[in-house]
Amino acid sequence: MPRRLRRRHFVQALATGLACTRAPGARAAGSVVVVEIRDYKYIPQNLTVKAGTTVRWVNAEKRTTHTVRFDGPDGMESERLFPGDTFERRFDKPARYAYICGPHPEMKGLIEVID
Ligand SMILES: [Cu+2]
Repeated sequence: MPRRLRRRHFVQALATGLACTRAPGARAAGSVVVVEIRDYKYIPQNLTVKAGTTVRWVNAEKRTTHTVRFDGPDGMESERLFPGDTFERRFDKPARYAYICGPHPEMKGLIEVID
């Protein structure tokens, strides 16, 4: 590849990368906090975050699948998370969000969102 073309390719790749990291809303509103799922537990089980925070659940099991299920008016459930899979939800409204695992309802967690 001619040197000039190669350079342009590199600059384009760089610009694309920057565009991705600055996508609207990607980071603007707050940080990401991780909850690990391991040994049939959400770790930490209870988590307090500021409004605008995104919580990312990571399935750190060796072979067990789990979900993250919120009941009630804002209810929703993640896809079934295989080991290594992640699920994210952003919390904008201060409240207490209790959740369980669909397949293992004895697994419980709580996200408390504060101002
Ligand atoms: Cu589970």
